[in-house]
Amino acid sequence: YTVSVRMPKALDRGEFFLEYQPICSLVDRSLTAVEALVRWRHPLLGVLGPDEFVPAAEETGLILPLGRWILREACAQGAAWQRRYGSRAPQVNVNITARQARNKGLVADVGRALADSGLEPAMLQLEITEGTALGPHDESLRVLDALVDKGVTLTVDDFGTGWSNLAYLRDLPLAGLKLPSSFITEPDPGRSADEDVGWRIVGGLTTLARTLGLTLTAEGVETAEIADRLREMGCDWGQGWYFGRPTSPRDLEELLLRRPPW
Ligand code: G
Ligand code: G
Ligand code: MN
Ligand code: NA
Repeated sequence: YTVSVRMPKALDRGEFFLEYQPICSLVDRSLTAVEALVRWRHPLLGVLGPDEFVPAAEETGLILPLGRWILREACAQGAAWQRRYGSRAPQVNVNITARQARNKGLVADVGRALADSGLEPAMLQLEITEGTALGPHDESLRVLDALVDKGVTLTVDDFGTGWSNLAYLRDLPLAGLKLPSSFITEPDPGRSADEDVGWRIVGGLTTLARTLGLTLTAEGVETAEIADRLREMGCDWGQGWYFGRPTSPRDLEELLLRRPPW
């Protein structure tokens, strides 16, 4: 009885839920955004992470209704934070798969999620994974353009891990880039950033982002040392265990009232 067979029923039964991981300014460590991350409370298997069911949902097409639910849920939560915390409320990042990005209905889905929740469009940021969604698909370029016309922002997730045809940096109206945690390693106290190839790549990407006027977010910020090194290099925002694990909306609200590290 496979995971994918049960999935449509799971959506009807409300078995999916979202957690939110903090994204913080590396300069003043304030909470600037949260990434919505979907989970499935499976009645037999316990809580499943997205790696265990998003690929199947993408394959079967269930990602379209599931993605619609994720958008509505994340926008409703973001709007509630906006009403409660005003300018301190974080921007909400939602992951979009390749199949969603090729689907013209996404534009209407996003419009409806924004209108029904009352979330300001600029507070919604869509994360598009490089190499999947950003292939040579005219269709997705048109969809993503139409979304930016609505006022939402776009960021490239896992930047540098696809088969980087960097033409999309020119063709898409992007707001930001996210570096995957695989690029980020604990700084070696005996070696400067200049002596470490991994960190030199991060430095180069920092320059690229700045040149293009894009906000750069590093994932995998596990320690204060990593956060400090990234800030010195000019990276804007960080996400990772140092700032906080993916967590429930209620626990995230406690973070909204305080300053990291928590
Ligand atoms: O939460 P976790 O770190 O296990 O997430 C793993 C990956 O699953 C993320 O990098 C992200 O790309 C993907 N993912 C998480 N939540 C969602 C979601 O709501 N929609 C889509 N399409 N992908 C998600
Ligand atoms: O969208 P994306 O696939 O990038 O989602 C972020 C993923 O990275 C999630 O699966 C999350 O659990 C994971 N992650 C978040 N913070 C850290 C961290 O500090 N270190 C590592 N290794 N992984 C992290
Ligand atoms: Mn992401
Ligand atoms: Na990522």
